[in-house]
Amino acid sequence: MLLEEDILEIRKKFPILNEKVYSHPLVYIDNAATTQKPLQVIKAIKKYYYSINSNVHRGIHFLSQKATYQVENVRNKIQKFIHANESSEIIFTKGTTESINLVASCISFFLKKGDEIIISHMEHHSNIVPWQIISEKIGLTLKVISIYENGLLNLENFKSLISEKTKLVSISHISNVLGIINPIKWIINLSHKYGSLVLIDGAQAISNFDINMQDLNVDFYVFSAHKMYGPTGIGVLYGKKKILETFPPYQFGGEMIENVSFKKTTYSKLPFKFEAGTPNIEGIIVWGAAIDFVTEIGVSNIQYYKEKLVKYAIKRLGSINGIKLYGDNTKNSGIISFNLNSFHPFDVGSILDRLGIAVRTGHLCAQPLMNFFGVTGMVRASFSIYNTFEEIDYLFESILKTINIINK
Ligand code: C6P
Repeated sequence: MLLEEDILEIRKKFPILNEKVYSHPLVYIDNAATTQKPLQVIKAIKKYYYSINSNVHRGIHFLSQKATYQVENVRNKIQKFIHANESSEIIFTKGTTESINLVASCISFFLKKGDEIIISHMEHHSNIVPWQIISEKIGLTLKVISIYENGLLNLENFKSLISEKTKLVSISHISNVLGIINPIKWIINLSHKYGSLVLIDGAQAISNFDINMQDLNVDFYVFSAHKMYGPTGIGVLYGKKKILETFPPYQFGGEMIENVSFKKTTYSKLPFKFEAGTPNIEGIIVWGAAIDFVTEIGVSNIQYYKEKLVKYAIKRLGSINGIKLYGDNTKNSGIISFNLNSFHPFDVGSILDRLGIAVRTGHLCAQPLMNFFGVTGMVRASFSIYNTFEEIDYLFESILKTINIINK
């Protein structure tokens, strides 16, 4: 368990937190969009360009070997981090979005008209649009699990949607709007009973839980480095080897080939079959430093602390006259979305920004969920390991100030 002094020590590792915004100390609570980076990550970027930069998997020279070793070392680190069976099941992508697109593109070769895919009403656009596109192309039926008024998944509805026709169920582990943690293990088990594959969008969960591929027995799990204190532009598709091996390559070019001739080209084995072109070498290597950071603190410590923070935030913000907090807040992972009276979320976000508080406003890349709640946007506060209870008090006071300013 982390004590207050531990959090203060952790904060010291994030130089950006010393920034002033409009002469106020920065209160960064937009962590669901991207987390800030600790010193060891920032230093790893510098180290990469000082002593490692080189292309990978293709050079006989010292630097190329060094870069290749470090890239593969991070692949192994991620394998251990999520308890995957083999490092070849870890495919580097640009991020969660590309990982989902990869699966959508590859699985479309095996699907036929009338097959069904199930998603939920709370999904991020990245876990809606790729399935819509392939559904339109092939004539699949895209079914959507409904949610209750409190945002929780309607599991009875899921039971009524799933059948032998279902080929894939694709669900977020944690909602990026409501912070709700979905019962993914139950969903995976039921889906498998019907012979369906399952993809879990772990974008918001990756630094919260000990994610265990063996325990979950999930077919695909996708996530991005930048939501776990690592760099942007790099992420992972975890896929079970026996499934990935049946998939055709996603993109074509260097790295993913075994042998090229004008007559016929053969492809590399996993994971390289899905990694065409020069990868984001810097991103991968630097991600390694972020994983070390998370591991040193302990994912369960991070989650426990975030849950405490958000519980406090819900209590304080919930007492404000005219605030509407969305979603079930009995077990929240660290994300709360709200609206104030009938104020436009951009107005609220802009005033909070002037007070030094970084929140996200708008549709939060989840327009169907906004429609469900009958709004065009929300204000979202999302917490991380370096946030403090004092910052939540400041958010509370700043919201009161915002109401006064707009009401004037
Ligand atoms: N959500 C947010 O502010 P990328 O952009 O590919 O790293 O992740 C996409 C993505 C997919 N699924 C979920 C549940 C997500 O939260 C995100 C990213 C950010 O909510 C940026 S839009």
